[in-house]
Amino acid sequence: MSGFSQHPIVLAGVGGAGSRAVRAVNRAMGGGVDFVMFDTDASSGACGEEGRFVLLGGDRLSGRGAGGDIVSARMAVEDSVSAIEEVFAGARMAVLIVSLGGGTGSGATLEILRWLAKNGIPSIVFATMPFAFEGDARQQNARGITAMIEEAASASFFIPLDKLVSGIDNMKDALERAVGTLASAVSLFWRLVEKPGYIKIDAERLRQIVFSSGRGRFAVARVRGDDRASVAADTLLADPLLADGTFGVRSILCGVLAGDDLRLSEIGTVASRLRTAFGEKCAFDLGTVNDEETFSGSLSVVVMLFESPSGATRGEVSGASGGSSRRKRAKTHGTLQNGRFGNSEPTVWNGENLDIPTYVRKNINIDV
Ligand SMILES: Nc1nc2c(ncn2[C@@H]2O[C@H](COP(=O)(O)OP(=O)(O)OP(=O)(O)O)[C@@H](O)[C@H]2O)c(=O)[nH]1
Ligand SMILES: [Mg+2]
Repeated sequence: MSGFSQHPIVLAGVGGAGSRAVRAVNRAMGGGVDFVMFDTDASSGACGEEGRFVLLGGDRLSGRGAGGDIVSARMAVEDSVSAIEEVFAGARMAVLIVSLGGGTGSGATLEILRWLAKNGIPSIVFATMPFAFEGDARQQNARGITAMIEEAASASFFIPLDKLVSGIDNMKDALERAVGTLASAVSLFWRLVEKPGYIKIDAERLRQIVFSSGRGRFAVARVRGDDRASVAADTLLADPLLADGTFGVRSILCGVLAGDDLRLSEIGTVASRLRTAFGEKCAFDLGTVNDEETFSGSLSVVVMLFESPSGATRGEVSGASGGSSRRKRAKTHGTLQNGRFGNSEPTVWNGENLDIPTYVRKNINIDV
C-alpha cells in the first residue's frame, strides 16, 4: 500500500489547475477518494477540503508558485524528493492530472513522472493543453514539454481545452465544462478499478494494460433509455476527442458502468461497435461496474484508445524501470532522448538547468 493512501493507485493533481481538477474528481466520486495535490503555490493547499497537499520547492520558491517557469518547477521537485518518496511508497501505479501551460503543471509533472519511471511505478497522465486564446507563450510551453512527458509516462492523454469546450463562449462555463469533463472521465475510470464488476479490470490488471500503452485519447458517454448501448456507442464515435486522426489505434480499453439492469447484449453492442470502428485487430480490454446506487437506470461508457498494443510489453511490468520501453519506442518516433540522463545531477548554470533542451528553456516553438 502507498505511503499516504490505502489504495494501490495514487491519484495526484499537479499545479494550480491540476489540483482543482483532482478535487473535482473527488466531488464527482461523492468524496472519500484519497488524493494528493502537488504545487509550488501554497494557496492550492489552502482549500480546506479532503486530500493531501505537498508544497514543492519550499525554500526555493517560498510557496509563491513557479510563475510559468518550467525550470524552477523541475528544480522544486528535486528539492522535495523525500515528500514524493513518501507519497508514492508502496504504490502500484500513479494517475496524474495536470493542465499544461504554466510552470508547475509542466515542469513538476515531468520530474514526478521520471521519478515514477525510475522507481518502476507505471503512470497515466491526463494533461490539458491551453486554450488558443491564452497566447503563444503558453502554447509553446505546453507543446515543448509533451514529448518528454509522453516519454516518461506509461500512458498519456493530451486533451486540447478548445476541444473539451467547443461551442461554449462564456469563460466561466467553459472552464467548468473542461474541469467537469475531465473529472467525469477520470472518476468513471477510477470506479472501474475501485468497484470491478463481473468482468474485472482491477488495479493489477490495469497496471498490465497501461504499461507502455503510449499516447491515447479518451471519451465518455452517459445515456438513459431503451436503446442506451447503441446511443452510447454513437455518442462516443462522434466525440471530437476520439476523432483525431493523428495516430493509429492499436489497443482499446473500455469500461461499461451501469446499475443492476446491465444486460449482456448491451456490453456486446458497445464492444462490437468500438471494435468495428477501430479495427478488429486492436487489442481489446473491457471491464464492467455494476453499481445500482450510482448508475441506476443509466449506462456510462468510458473508452480509451492507445497507439501501442496493450499486450506488447506486459512481461516488463514487474521490472524496475517503468520507462525503459517507452524510451525505446520514443526513439523510433524520433522524440527526445533525455531519459538516459535521468539518474544524473542536473547541469545548472546561472540558475538554468542545461539538461533541458534550449528550445524548452527559451520557449522556442518546434513542432513536436
Ligand atoms: N480546466 C481548467 N484549466 C485551467 C484553469 N485555470 C487555468 N487553466 C489551464 O491551466 C494552465 C496552467 O495553469 P495553472 O495550472 O494555473 O499553472 P501552474 O501549473 O500552477 O503553473 P505556475 O502557476 O506557473 O507554477 C493554463 O494555461 C490554462 O490552460 C481552470 O480553472 N480550469
Ligand atoms: Mg500555479
